[in-house]
Amino acid sequence: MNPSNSSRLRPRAVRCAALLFLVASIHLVASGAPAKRPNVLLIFSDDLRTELGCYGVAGIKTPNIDALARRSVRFDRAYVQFPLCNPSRSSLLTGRYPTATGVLGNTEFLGSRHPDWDTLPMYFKKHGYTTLRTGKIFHGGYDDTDAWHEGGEPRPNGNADRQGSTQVPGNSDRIVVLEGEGETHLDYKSATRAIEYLAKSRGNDQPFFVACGFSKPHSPPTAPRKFFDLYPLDAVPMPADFAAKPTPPLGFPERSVPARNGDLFIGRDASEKEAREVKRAYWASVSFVDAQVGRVVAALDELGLRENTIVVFWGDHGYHLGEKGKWSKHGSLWEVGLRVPYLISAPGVSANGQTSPRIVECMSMYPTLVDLCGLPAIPGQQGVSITALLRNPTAVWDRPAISVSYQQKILGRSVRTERWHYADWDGGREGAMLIDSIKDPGEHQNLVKDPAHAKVVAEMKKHLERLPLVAGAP
Ligand SMILES: [Ca+2]
Repeated sequence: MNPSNSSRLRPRAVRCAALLFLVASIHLVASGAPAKRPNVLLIFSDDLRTELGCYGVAGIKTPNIDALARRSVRFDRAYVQFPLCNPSRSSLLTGRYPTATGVLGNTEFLGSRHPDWDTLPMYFKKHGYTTLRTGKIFHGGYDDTDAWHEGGEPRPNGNADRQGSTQVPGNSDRIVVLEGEGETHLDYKSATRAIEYLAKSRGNDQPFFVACGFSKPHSPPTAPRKFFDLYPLDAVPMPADFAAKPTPPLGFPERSVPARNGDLFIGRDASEKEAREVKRAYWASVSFVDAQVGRVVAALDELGLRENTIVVFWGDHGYHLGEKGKWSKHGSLWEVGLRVPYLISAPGVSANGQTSPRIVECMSMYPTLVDLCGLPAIPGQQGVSITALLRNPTAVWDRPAISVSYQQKILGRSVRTERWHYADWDGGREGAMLIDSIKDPGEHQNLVKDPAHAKVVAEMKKHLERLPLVAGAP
């Protein structure tokens, strides 16, 4: 284009820009959209099942998370897409099923497989948010370093290759007792850093995206002494189907309960006495996390940020505490392996204090935040926004939750609707199970071979057709 053409076009371009601005301004006024997008505060907890007062567990002390739930919509039946840290978080942070991410274990960084995908914090960074991280958001040692203005973990190979750094997890069933308030522990420090992030973000022109990930109650169970003292040993309940070692219930596939525990009682039987001590330590550890959540949320209030900040609280997968003799999560497609706490408080949108009984997938978090913040939707995600359920927690919602597991190169698949829970391994060649979630919430009776339920089984398998094939598989 020569200069004269350019100068002839410029006034028209200016007119177009002015018109677009006018249209956008009218739209903003008409929709009542705020001038500044809402802030986002994510709080994650590692290996936290729905062992919380707000989820109806009697005896456990979680006053701060319970208070947060009263100011949020509490999703009562929220399911992760994989019962293990890295695959679950990779799914959540991309809004895609684990078979689409291809991340099915703890030893692969998402960014290495999909350097072209924007992870949740990266997308918010690209759209003008100041992104600040503290603690475990991606899997321990892995991080999308480029996605954070501050708090990204350094990587041995630099940032350009998006390889992630590595760290050997130190799992153990020893119990760790801290002194004082636990000030020396990483989780206490993570909360302190989150509070610092909030304080320095107040008054900024840019909205913030603060992600605070606590590493507890992941093994080893860890808490200050004062939280152990909350729980007399005989007050800690044990499940009805407690067993000394992993034990599939009668009539269920062997694969439904992997033979070896991955976190606690690794390679050894659990006595009931020791099991009770470990569960008490888990409860103490949950109360420790609760105290840190309380510190961060109190800072949000004290800084006057609550009214323009979306708060999300989430556990990265479920956890067995002796149910079916299992003391871990990996490989569990059971209710206790997949169901997690999921709270969302969106000022001006969410029906705070209400509970949604609807079935939701946790990979909904990314598209929901995008939706709530008015950012452009992302093509290719399987996760869908649940904003409609934030507005009306009992709205009609017929989308089932799908999850997968992967052990010994066998893919397990789970789907649940409001009534039914179906799972199979290797497409059914390694067994399958069907449970009536209403009549049998503890999951003790396998109906999959009952001819009277053949039609239900067929319907559940039909839902699983929505699951993408494993990325990279032939
Ligand atoms: Ca975890």
